Amino acid sequence: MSSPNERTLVLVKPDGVSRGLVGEVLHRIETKGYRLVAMDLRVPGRDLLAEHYAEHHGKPFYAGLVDFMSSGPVVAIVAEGQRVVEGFRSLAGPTDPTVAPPGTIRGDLGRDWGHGITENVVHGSDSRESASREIKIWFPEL
Ligand code: D4T
Repeated sequence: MSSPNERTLVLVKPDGVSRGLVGEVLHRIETKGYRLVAMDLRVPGRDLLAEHYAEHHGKPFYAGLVDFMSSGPVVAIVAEGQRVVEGFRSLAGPTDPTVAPPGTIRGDLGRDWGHGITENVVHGSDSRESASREIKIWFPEL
């Protein structure tokens, strides 16, 4: 179901921030027509990341994922608009940047850097329920 104030959580991950891609990601969100509701640059702590990635606890890539995500600043963004959860997932493209199609954020801006972890520039909530849970974690004041 869509609603006028549907929101999603976008993260520009440490690879995206260190490579100077924050403006490009914001540009794609804004030119698609979504509204920016909140934005914050911070180095996320391991506790926050454990909550954010609760569904991945115990998976083989979990420790590397948390190491990577806490390795430098990320930009957390809340974007709003009809069907924005689905819309941003479409802008981002599939998880693996090597095979993400050109035209998507991950396809255009990401690649495998040989670090043994998936550095794919952005995160986007995968459902309205995840978005609501994740926005409370990153922006409890909203
Ligand atoms: P996020 O959550 O970052 O938007 O990514 P996706 O929704 O596209 O992918 P995901 O939840 O399955 O994975 C979360 C995060 O873990 C990294 N990852 C994932 C990894 O390093 N190795 C893996 O094998 C998988 C599946 C990449 C994204």
